[in-house]
Amino acid sequence: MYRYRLALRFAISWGGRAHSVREGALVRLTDNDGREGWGEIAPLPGFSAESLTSALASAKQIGSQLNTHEHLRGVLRHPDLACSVRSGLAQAAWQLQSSNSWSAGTAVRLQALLTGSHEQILSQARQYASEDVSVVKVKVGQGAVSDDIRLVRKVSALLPEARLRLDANRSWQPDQARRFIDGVYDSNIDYLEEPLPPGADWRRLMQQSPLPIALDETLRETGTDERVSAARVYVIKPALMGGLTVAESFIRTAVGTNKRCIISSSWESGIGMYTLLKLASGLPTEAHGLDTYRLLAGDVLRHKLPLTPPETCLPARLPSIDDIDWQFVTPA
Ligand code: OSB
Ligand code: MG
Repeated sequence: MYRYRLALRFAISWGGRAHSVREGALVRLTDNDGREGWGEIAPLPGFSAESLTSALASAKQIGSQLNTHEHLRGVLRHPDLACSVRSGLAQAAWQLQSSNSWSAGTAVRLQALLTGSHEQILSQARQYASEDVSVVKVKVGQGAVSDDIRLVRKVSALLPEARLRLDANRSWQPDQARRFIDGVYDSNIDYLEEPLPPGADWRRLMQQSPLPIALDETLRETGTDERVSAARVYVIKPALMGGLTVAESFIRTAVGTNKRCIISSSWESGIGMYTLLKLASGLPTEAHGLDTYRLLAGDVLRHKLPLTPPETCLPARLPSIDDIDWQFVTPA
């Protein structure tokens, strides 16, 4: 087990608080044939139920008893395991067994995240207009609805060929969401993500919205089946869902019922990005939301992955201990 600590390029808000560093843990599994597999265990403050301290303690306890693949498979099925721990251990187990089946070079389309003040967002939009970036994501819902409408219309005018994804992170009441949709629906919008808080009356909005509604947080809650089946787009965050296999089965069901699936990061380091890249490479028609990685100032990998929108490809091989940058990683 290892711990990492990475600075963000600038302070960024998520889960209701500003953050300037990302902390997490890495797990390395080895076997008798000298193979290794890496996983990331990094609860996201504001989104995860567990803390890094408790996740690390639980992973260490499991690690101290681990011996066979069968044993690990049993551990991963345990219902009380925290999502981040399940996710990290499953990732390491997958890598341990997959060095020969990694599809190096497969293309992955990437969305660009526009962040900061409205001025900064517009300046990034101007820059992307000259770089062929065709899918961008903008956070809305933090200020007045009229300001959001103005911002989105300006971004849309700067990027007329792009598709805009708008994430409100559950900030609006239904009447605010309706006003927003009325103000932007005739622009080049790909979808509107999580407009409403948990208790709100979602039916009319989701059934009548001219914009497709995407769900993210709601997918990870219980008792939301009806709302989840009414949504047309799913934003999949494997680390918060419980990892690769949970995400894979979710995607299979979704794609089988004609839903779109977008793979999305939750501030993983380079190690965690391998799971996201693998899942994203299986959904080649979509641009995926992995842009949080670019906003980390450093990385646990000595050579930062080239995840620059509009497109990247799977790295030549899975990571090994020689790839780790010990400047930011310490044994735990
Ligand atoms: O609300 O989608 C979110 C990152 C961490 C936690 C929550 C969210 C996000 C993102 C992912 O916005 C970034 C992206 O999709 O590019
Ligand atoms: Mg979201």
